[in-house]
Amino acid sequence: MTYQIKDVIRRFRLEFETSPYGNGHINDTYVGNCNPRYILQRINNNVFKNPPEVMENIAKVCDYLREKIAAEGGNPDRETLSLIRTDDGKAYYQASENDYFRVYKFIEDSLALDIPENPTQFYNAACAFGRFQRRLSDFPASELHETIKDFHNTPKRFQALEDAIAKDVCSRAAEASAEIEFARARHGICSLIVDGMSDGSIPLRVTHNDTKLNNVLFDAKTEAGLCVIDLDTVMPGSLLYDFGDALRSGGNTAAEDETNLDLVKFDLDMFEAFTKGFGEELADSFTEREIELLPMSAIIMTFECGIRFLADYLSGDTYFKIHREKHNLDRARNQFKLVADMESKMDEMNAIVKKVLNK
Ligand code: ADP
Ligand code: GN1
Ligand code: MG
Repeated sequence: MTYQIKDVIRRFRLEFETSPYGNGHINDTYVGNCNPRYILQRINNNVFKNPPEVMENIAKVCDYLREKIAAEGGNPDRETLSLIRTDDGKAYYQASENDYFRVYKFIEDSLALDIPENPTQFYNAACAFGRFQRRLSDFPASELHETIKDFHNTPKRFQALEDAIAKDVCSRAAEASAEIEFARARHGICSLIVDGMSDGSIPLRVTHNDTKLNNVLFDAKTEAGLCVIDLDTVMPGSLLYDFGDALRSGGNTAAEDETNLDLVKFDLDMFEAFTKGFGEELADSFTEREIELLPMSAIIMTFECGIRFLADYLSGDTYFKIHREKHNLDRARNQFKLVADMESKMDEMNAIVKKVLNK
């Protein structure tokens, strides 16, 4: 490291001690121990190849949201992220070739959850993610950089898994043969969303693309969904990415890396709660094909995340942060168990969509 953290912080005209913070898999997140508090993040530039473009997107989206929130009578300081600029007016500071930092105001009196404690909380998260997408519905999508190419292109994710199996750089494929077989048996579902986007039945929208539960902050007192965070992947995409990925995370009765797979089940009450909240914000704009694929999107996004974890395990854990040996394999097994349980509950999911959306 060719720089001192305190010098980085000074470039934002601040001074504080830091402690590691949060449960994100991608960036290095620290809280500034001061009053008011701040979040300092080192952007993962192995994942995000062009941090200045990521920050251009985030700055534009935050400015846009601030105006929308104010116009709706909300509080922009709590309902969207506030970037602190550097002493030369930038949204980030580059400390060395591979070290890019940013600072946000810490959103106080808020909660981040890894698993919802009850359907009401998850309904509140759905309203927040739905509202986020609604507020960005007239954002000029062409102004956004694609921060990770083909991020939710499931067929390409499948091909990346096949490539990792073929290379098998760590000789781990034999150990994961059951998971590889599980993935290959589901190759057919990969193209459902991208096909709909190509034929126009699924519109391109500005989407968040990483709607896991701990990417929304709740108001600590009311538990209302307060602020959608982790804006690195805001890009043009499908509404089904955000819907499906949220169910992948909040619909799981266990943590994403739980190794006792008997505890991993898909919770239909959570599915109903999320469909209701997301629908209240966005149903007016749902297309027929989007509605039809809501249940399937939960399966596709869970499957996609599972194959990403598996490919990362086979490639030597170069993408997701891991905290123990075989962590990515455990995560993949967990996601595949959830896929299997979702598959057995398709009829119930379809009935819930009909009931909740009246369609
Ligand atoms: P990653 O991309 O690694 O997931 P996130 O941007 O999601 O990083 O941040 C990690 C965690 O830090 C979040 O889940 C949340 O708990 C916390 N966090 C991030 N930004 C803020 C903020 N402005 N105020 C309060 N907590 C935050
Ligand atoms: C990562 O950044 P974080 O931890 O909120 C990942 C998501 C995965 C998720 C799985 C940029 O999300 O795509 O679904 O882990 N983010 C990126 O937990 O790859
Ligand atoms: Mg996150």
